[in-house]
Amino acid sequence: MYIPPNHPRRESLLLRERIVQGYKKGIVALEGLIAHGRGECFDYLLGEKTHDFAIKAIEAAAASIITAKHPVISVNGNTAALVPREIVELAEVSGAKIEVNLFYRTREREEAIANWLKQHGAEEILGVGDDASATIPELFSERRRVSPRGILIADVVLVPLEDGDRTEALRKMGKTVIAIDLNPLSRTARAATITIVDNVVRAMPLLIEKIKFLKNKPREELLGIIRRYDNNRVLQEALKTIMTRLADLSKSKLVLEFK
Ligand code: PTJ
Repeated sequence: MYIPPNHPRRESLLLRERIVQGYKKGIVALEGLIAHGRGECFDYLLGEKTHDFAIKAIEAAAASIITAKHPVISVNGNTAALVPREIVELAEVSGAKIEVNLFYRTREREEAIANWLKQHGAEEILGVGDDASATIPELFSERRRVSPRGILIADVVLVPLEDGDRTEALRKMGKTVIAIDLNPLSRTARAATITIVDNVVRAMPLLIEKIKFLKNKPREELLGIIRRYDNNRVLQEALKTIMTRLADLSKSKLVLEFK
């Protein structure tokens, strides 16, 4: 679809287009279009920018991924459609494994996502077909099926755009869960160890840069970043930011004038 270069909502429309194309390629679930819309709404409330609370979470996430023994990036349809290059680069800079893990699981979509990531330079993709032979206990959605070489043995799992159940199940298994979710009230956001309340398209490049920056720092310094991190405070700050923005806007002139 043609989007004029001067359209005031161009960036947002381009992202929508990536999701729609992802759906047409068999990567994104139909329900993924709805999930994207919910994300757009929260992004609007956040002013469509990365805030300090997200930067703090990105720093703690980078430190956790660098110090992990078995970090895994869990990929679903929306994430694959929006940030395929960044998923591959993140895996390269951090040594994390990439695993496809779908809520609306079909063999066709698993394979479409794996092929799409390979087109963007990925070498190994876990969780496709018979590779997802292990099971996460107490989880009844299709997300319970995981790779024994990936999420099952991971100590740190990055879960962009997740549904809440699996985050809780992974936490109960003792794993560090890093969520990227624009909704600070979602169960995922509240159950994760570290929640990056930001758009995945802004957060992923920042996470890659932060990992490059922190990679060679002493381990004790990285563990200090993780120890000092407070996810509850980060979620509270995200909510306060939304409230303050809305309070300020409610006092300002909202109508557009045309002369
Ligand atoms: O590909 P599948 O089958 O694994 O399905 C993926 C979706 C996303 C459809 C599935 O996990 C789902 O239904 O998720 P939910 O429960 O709708 O949650 C998605 C969360 O992601 C919501 O809290 C949205 O606000 C948030 N979100 C949507 N778009 C973005 C986002 N967060 C960050 N960046 C976005 N671009």
